[in-house]
Amino acid sequence: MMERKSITKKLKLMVAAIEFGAIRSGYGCLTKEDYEKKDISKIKLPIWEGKLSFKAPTSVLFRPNKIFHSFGFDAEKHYYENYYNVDFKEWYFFQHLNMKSYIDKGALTKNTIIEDSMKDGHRMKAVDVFAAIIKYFKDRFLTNIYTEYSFNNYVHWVITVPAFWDLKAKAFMKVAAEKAGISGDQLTLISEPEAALLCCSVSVETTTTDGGKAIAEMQIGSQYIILNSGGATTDITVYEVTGPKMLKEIHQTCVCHFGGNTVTTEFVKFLTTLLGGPTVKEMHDKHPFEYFELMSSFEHKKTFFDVHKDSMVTIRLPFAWKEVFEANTDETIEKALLSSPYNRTVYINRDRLRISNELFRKFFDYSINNVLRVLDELFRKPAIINITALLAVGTDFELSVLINAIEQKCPNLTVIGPKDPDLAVLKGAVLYGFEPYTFTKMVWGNLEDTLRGLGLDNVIDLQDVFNENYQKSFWNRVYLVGPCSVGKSCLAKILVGEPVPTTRKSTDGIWIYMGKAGMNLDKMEWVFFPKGNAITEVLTNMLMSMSTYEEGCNVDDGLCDVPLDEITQTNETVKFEESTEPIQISRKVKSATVDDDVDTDETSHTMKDQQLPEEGSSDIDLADHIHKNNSLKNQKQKDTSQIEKNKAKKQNVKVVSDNSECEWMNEITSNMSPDKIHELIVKAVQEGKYKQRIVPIDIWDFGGQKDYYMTHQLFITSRGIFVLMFNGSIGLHQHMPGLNFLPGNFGKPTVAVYLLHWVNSILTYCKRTDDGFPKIIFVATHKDERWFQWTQEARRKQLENELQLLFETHGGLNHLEFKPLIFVDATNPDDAEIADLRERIMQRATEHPRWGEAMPTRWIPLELQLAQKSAEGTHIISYDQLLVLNATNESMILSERQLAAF
Ligand SMILES: Nc1nc2c(ncn2[C@@H]2O[C@H](COP(=O)(O)OP(=O)(O)OP(=O)(O)O)[C@@H](O)[C@H]2O)c(=O)[nH]1
Ligand SMILES: [Mg+2]
Repeated sequence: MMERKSITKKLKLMVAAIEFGAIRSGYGCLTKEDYEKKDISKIKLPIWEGKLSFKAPTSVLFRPNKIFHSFGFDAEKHYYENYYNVDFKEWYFFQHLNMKSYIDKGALTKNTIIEDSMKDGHRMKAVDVFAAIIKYFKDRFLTNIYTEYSFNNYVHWVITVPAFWDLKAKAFMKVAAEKAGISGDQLTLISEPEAALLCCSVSVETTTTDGGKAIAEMQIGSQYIILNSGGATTDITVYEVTGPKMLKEIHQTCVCHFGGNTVTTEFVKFLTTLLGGPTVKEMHDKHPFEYFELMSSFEHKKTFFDVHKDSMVTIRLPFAWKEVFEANTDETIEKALLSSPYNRTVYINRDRLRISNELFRKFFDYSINNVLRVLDELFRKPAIINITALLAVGTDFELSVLINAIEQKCPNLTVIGPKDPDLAVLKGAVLYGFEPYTFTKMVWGNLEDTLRGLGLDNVIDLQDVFNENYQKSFWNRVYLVGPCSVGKSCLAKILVGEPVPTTRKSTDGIWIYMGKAGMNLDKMEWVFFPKGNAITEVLTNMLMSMSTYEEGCNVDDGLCDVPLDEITQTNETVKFEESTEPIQISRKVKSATVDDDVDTDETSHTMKDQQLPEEGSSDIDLADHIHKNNSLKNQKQKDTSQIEKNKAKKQNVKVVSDNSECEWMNEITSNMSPDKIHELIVKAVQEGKYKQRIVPIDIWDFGGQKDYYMTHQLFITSRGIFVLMFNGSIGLHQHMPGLNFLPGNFGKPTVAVYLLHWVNSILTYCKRTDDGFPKIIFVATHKDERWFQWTQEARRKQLENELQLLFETHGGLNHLEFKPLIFVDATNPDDAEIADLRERIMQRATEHPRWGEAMPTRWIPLELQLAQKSAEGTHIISYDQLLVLNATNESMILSERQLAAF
């Protein structure tokens, strides 16, 4: 959905704009008369007293009782100069206002409280802090500059906001302005890159770095990358000129945390290496004035640093630094310098710290390298690949260093730098007050913001992730396995919060319960979804996974900067509308359509059961096994690409499946196209589902009868937790005539034989890890049997000992959990040990090595198809049908190995 956002304003006699930066802010104004002369050099920008600067630090000081005291240089000066003689305990001092973290949390509202910069953090409402600053600008403007316009009505105000500000944050700014006496109809907000582009589009001053053409005449169809290097962040946005005074954002802003403050951070690191951590800390904590003096001197040099000069950079080093250093080390700085790594690049003479240009340039490396990396990533995107012009503006450090690096890295890119890059945003904002410009951009309701919360830039990225990327998988699968009639189905019902069946019905194949239970990660609680919607669950899991996918990555990377715990602070609860029936997978259906080599294979395969595979054996064997068992013999296709191979497989499956089955498959898969799935995902994003902290748990209830054992092997994967159940009221070695002989086992069937068989099967078909995964949790049932002769505790001990004897020499002992043994009445939902089991399952799930693992998003279609089936009611799926389902996914087809792992 594309929506046009047109902003037209009534012309005013005067426009005043405020550029509200995290680190530095300023304001400027232009009369209508001057605007009509098309002379933007007439924009008036006040010079901040004695500083030769058009901007002031975004620092504000409040007296006790939150009464405004001063702003900018005045605020910093008053605070630091009086630090030793005024008690600031009751004051509020905000030095710089970086609100990014609040916006990421979706927490910037009129009630947001922020902490000031003092050591013990005083708290104020953010809106009051912002309102005080806006009011200060407004009063200063009205009294000092244009008293004749003091009739506020003639002035239209424009305030800039960072590109990453969401709608909530913009509403917040409007409230702050209103509090400062600027009413809604007098105010327009503009995002920084839009303002910068506007400035450059009309500014005759704008020239390229090679002294060439201006972009004042922007051709329709031309596209520009706008790089706005600020104090806290560097934002990169891409626009296309779509008509006269019409711009379209074609790539949403990448917000990178590599602004000018990272250069300062590098300088502090340098000081720490040079003078030692204790000295720097002591200066910061006990001598803030001298600390601030040094930093201010550095900031000044940073702003005017010229990469091409060969000389040294001189910074004033207040004497207190030397004194503290000498007190801490019993050495003079000058002497210590001789043995430091900076021996030849740094000189200290009295209160002069001199740093070689080359070393000073290195302070910019971190910021520049990261910006180059982000640009590099951007240029890989199809929409950007052909763009040849980059417009660089900046509000913090001298852009020449960055521009120089970009030009070297991208020689084909024309880098355009306006004359005063520091003022482009502010001037553009002033012009915007007059210009009836139209910005066209993608508007997806809140989708835009939520996508950013997922670390994505736009919907195209979402599609990219969906097609090629990986998601962090938190899917939690519990396999209930064991001999027949031990209570697996009863326990499954209890685990998903359904009534226990009163009549016995042996499970035919495998029953999968999806979207019925989950775990609340915050409370580590097992939750039921009485009206489950498995489709929603699949999507939720995917979105949640995406929102946490980069959790561990560098937080400085603006493309992936939203940790899970920051974006998921919500009380939203899961809403489900449809009821979900379990899916049933049955081998019986298959037997009608598949050739007869199953038994042969089954026997040969289960012969393996008596010995454990080599450590590290994986699901690959299973894939081969599936291949054989399902007659997918398309040898000719072997050398073709994977997709062709799978297409061939699809045809093969069609041959072995009967027509009605194919029709049925078509029916259920026809509306699960990538587009449809994409649409569902977009819907789920819009509904904020990814914010849920509930991980779905699906329960796979395996039929215990021998006929299904072949099927089971196909569905066992290391992706789950195994609950191995047996009837605890029966002796482990007692002959059980009711149990079938197991293939490959020639002794009489006993519980012990079955337990061994399951342990071996699981460990054969799952990839094993050193820390004992897959875990197999033993659960004994029937603790309530009336004829029970033992006390429960004695019986538990006895079973534990027997299990110990049975498995003590087994190679997979570290996978088995039977001490303490969970002993339950599988028909009693209130059994406390079933609650223990739930807890154990949740615990193991989070410890599982595959918890949070990167899974290809290619899984999603298949999971959705299963989920869709589940939502439609009970169906029976054979393995062939699963293959057909998968084969219909065309572009997202899974390889056999992937399918096996699924
Ligand atoms: N008294 C008692 N009866 C149980 C217990 N667990 C299961 N049952 C009964 O045993 C019978 C079989 O239970 P199911 O849950 O169907 O067993 P299952 O393991 O799913 O069996 P298959 O599907 O054939 O593999 C049912 O009649 C249950 O009521 C238990 O702990 N105590
Ligand atoms: Mg059952």
